[in-house]
Amino acid sequence: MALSDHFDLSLLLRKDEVGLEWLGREYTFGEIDTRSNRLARLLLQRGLTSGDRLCVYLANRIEMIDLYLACIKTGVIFVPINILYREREITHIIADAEPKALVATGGAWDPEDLTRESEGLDASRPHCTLDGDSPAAIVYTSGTTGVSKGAILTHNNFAANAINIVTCWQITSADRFLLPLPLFHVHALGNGLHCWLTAGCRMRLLERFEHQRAAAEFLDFQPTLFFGVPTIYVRLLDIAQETAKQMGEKMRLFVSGSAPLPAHVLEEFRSLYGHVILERYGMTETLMNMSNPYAGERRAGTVGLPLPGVSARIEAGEVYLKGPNVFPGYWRNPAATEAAFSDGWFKTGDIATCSPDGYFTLQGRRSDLIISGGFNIYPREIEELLLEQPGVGEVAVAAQPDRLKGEVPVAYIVAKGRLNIEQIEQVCRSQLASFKVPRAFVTVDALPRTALGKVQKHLLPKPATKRS
Ligand code: MLC
Ligand code: AMP
Repeated sequence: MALSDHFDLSLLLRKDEVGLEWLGREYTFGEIDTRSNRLARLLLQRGLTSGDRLCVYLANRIEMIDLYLACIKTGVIFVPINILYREREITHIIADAEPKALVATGGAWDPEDLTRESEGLDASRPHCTLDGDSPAAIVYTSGTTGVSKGAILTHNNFAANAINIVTCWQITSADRFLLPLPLFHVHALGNGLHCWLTAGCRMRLLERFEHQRAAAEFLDFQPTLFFGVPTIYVRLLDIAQETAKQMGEKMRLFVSGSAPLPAHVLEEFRSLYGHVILERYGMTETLMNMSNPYAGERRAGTVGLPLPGVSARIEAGEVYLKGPNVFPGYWRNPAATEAAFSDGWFKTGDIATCSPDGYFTLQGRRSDLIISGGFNIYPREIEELLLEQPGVGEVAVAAQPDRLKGEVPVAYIVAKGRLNIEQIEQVCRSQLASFKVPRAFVTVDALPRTALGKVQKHLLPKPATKRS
């Protein structure tokens, strides 16, 4: 079944119910359906056909939802780009995905212009037959080789994921769902948007999470369901006891994922809000894999148990996965796809242990991936940019623990001439997403290396700590 048939449970059967709140306006599921039908017709009119890619470089907004639905209604492959990415990062994705067009605010395909133009078009859904193995999206992950790879996610991947978590977390049309996460990543796209349209609940979409406005948003909307990353939960610990208690009153379920949730945050959150955060584990390539149980024990520091239909095993410390949620491969990259699988099992790169009663605990990564505020950073990408700068001889970028962001990147540089750190930092700011800009630049005489020449990042000196 294609996703649009699946979403008809809400788009058609609940067409008169309010489905979305965006910027203070309410939209029924019927309106969401017709907006995207019209936009689908516009995409076809502008020459896109099934299998073409459409890159979308937008922060959260209703047009992002319209565009996703228009894509799945026409077979066009949706390629979201992190809005924090800068030219260098965007150029790579566009060269790799070869889209027919790029939607960006103020660009040739501006989202508001598209909506305006589509308003005059036929509101009925265009005909399109797709099977479940058709790609619905290509989502770029930070690449271990310095450039990002496009993970192909099929209609079946998204459907399996949504049905699983709607069932496991008992999400129903009675829920009120507050979504602050960016739709350009799978946490909000694969879980948030798909669960919302599967369950047919009311969703208030925020442009982004702003900690100064969080309490007001909760008290006004009175959600029952909330998805966040650990940085958001750390921010929520700053809210006064009485307000936090009120915010927790109508809530049914707080979910955390995308980075480790420190056990003390779970504990402090429980005493402040009266809720035990449910932690789960997912990846761009696999959508959701594991979750703490909704009904059973939510064990701090663990990511719970494999979801129904997901097989997990630990091979030399690493989590291997199989299931209907696992992607078929990387876009136009058979070598990377082959390297990612072993006998049909996806090699996650995550190191874990499993308790006798089946709870998995993630303990680290095979690669030196840094996760900052729930955004992934591969040091290699920053190292390559730094090596292009005058005076930089050798470089290593490593994670430094951070109370709010979990981890932040720090650059260690061996000079081969005169170094202008201010200028280097400026280059990073202009060419990298802000979360990738090293928090500190430390000059060292030499990088600690193994006999084989591999940098031993754990032996790098700790920089003086700065506030986040
Ligand atoms: C942050 N910024 C955004 C943004 N999030 N801009 C637009 N849209 C967003 N969603 C910008 C800010 O404007 C600012 O820009 C800079 O980033 C730093 O923001 P901050 O104010 O310091 O951030 P903070 O209040 O600490 O909160 C950050 C955050 C954000 C937690 C809200 O990091 C976030 O939304 N993270 C979620 C990432 C996510 O969804 N990951 C899922 C990956 S999928 P400037 O220019 O002023 O610096 C995955 C698989 C899975 O991992 O599901 O498990
Ligand atoms: P991404 O490539 O953005 O999809 O990020 C996926 C990675 O995020 C996983 O491989 C994990 O390393 C990490 N991750 C996701 N959820 C959790 C979690 N609950 N705890 C720790 N790490 C997580």
